[in-house]
Amino acid sequence: MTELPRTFVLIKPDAVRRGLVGEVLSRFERKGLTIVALKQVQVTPELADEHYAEHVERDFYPPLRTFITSGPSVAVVLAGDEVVEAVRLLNGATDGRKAAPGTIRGDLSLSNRENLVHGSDSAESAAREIALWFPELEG
Ligand code: RTP
Ligand code: MG
Repeated sequence: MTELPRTFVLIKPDAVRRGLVGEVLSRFERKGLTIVALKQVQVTPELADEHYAEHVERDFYPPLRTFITSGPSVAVVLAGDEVVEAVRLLNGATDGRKAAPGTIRGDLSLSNRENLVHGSDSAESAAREIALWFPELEG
């Protein structure tokens, strides 16, 4: 039997500060996704730069780095059928002000930066990010 695909989720510092970790995890669990790994992480500037390698030269990156290192986050690996796409749909559009109601960002965020949750954008990104955040996980 082939293993279910996996994705990487980061529950960002705004969600931890607002007491929304359970709410966010609950939405993934109720969808039918499986938690493979989970840990609280204080993101360092170096880890932020590696995670957001595609954005480090962008104007919006310095404040994003300040935000993502501003307090503890919760790093999660989820598994399930079409999990990369499923998580992106549940998260909603990047900007919480424009994200559709029913999505995590659409229901709970009014910000383009403090948007509660990250989800890998492809299977390739998921593999890279899981290796970066969970080097202790095998394959
Ligand atoms: P994420 O990576 O956090 O899941 O979000 P995403 O795929 O929906 O958005 P992405 O384009 O990867 O951007 C990563 C994070 O950078 C911040 N951002 N700010 N123009 C801006 O000011 C801007 N664009 C992106 C957001 O916090 C976004 O989550
Ligand atoms: Mg992204």
